[in-house]
Amino acid sequence: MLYSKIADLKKSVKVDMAKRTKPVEFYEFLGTLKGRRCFVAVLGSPDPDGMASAWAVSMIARSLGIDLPIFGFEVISRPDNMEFLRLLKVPMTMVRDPEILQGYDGFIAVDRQNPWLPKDVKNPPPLLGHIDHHQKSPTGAVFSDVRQNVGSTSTILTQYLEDLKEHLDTNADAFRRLCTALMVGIRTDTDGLLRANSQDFSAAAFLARHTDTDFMYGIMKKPVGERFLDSLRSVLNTMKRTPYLCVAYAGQVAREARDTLGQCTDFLLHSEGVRTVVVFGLIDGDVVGSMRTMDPALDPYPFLVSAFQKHLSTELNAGGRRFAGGFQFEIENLFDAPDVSEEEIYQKVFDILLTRAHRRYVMQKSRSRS
Ligand SMILES: [Mn+2]
Repeated sequence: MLYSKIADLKKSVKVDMAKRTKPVEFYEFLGTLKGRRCFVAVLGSPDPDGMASAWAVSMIARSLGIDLPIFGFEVISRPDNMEFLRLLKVPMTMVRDPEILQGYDGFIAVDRQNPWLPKDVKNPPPLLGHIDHHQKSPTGAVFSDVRQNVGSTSTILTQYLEDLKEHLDTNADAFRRLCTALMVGIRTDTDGLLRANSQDFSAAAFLARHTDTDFMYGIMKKPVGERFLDSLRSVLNTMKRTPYLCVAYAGQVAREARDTLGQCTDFLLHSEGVRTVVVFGLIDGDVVGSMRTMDPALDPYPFLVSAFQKHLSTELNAGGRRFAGGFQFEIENLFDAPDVSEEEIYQKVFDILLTRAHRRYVMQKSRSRS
């Protein structure tokens, strides 16, 4: 009896080992970058999960003697994310002139469903690696680890750190700051661990040994900024609540205040009776939106694509993971007429979203009846 139990245990350990070859595969992949000029890209508005993950990639590469700079492409506007960057001294360089990317042989993208460099980068280097927890899409990357069954990309990178720790200086101050960053990444992407699963908790347990709690507190409890309050004012004035969707317009939002859309979405999700929220605004001629849901049966990415795509003349730029999604398109792709008022724009977006959500609601009702 006991013997068979031990045999079973050994078997399960073996299976476990086989499952966890990804970090080793990643380490070997990084080794092939030696002698080439590459970088890690934080695409979209840099958030803790993206920045922490990129930093982890860069630090693992450093242990192989490979220099992988971290490049960010959009300005950070959330006060807590700025505090994150400043307190933890994240070694990220903001790319203001895309010319500096000339001469690079390739890049690794983290925490991003559409892992492509911004359009103004001429002759973009190829995508070599892709690590993410959004919906999987074909990218052609040499190394790819994209899993929707974890709450954050930081979870995946923490698994790598744990497996590769013998190669890293875990006593260094930078390692401690990195672990704190990853912990914030896991927490912000799992609604403060409320949506964390066992993999996220295991990762957090490893990080806890190396985390600086004072820093964590300073970042997570940072008060919201004036810009958030500006967007929120418009959101509260325009919001429409139906039993199936709450949608609101945040007004004309400055590019540097883009993150306030996500903050407003989070805020509304905590109001009574609301399960799914979309908040959008106008940023330099684009409609940009953020979606959150508490409904585990609602997959944000297909929802957004099926809502918008048929109304647009070009492909919708959207992405999604469990419980969250985002989208962006140019106003002129939605309207034939050149002169449309701000009100016409947001009313049409309201209509599109509410119609789609209503159709889903009706379908669900009829399914539960049958
Ligand atoms: Mn993420």
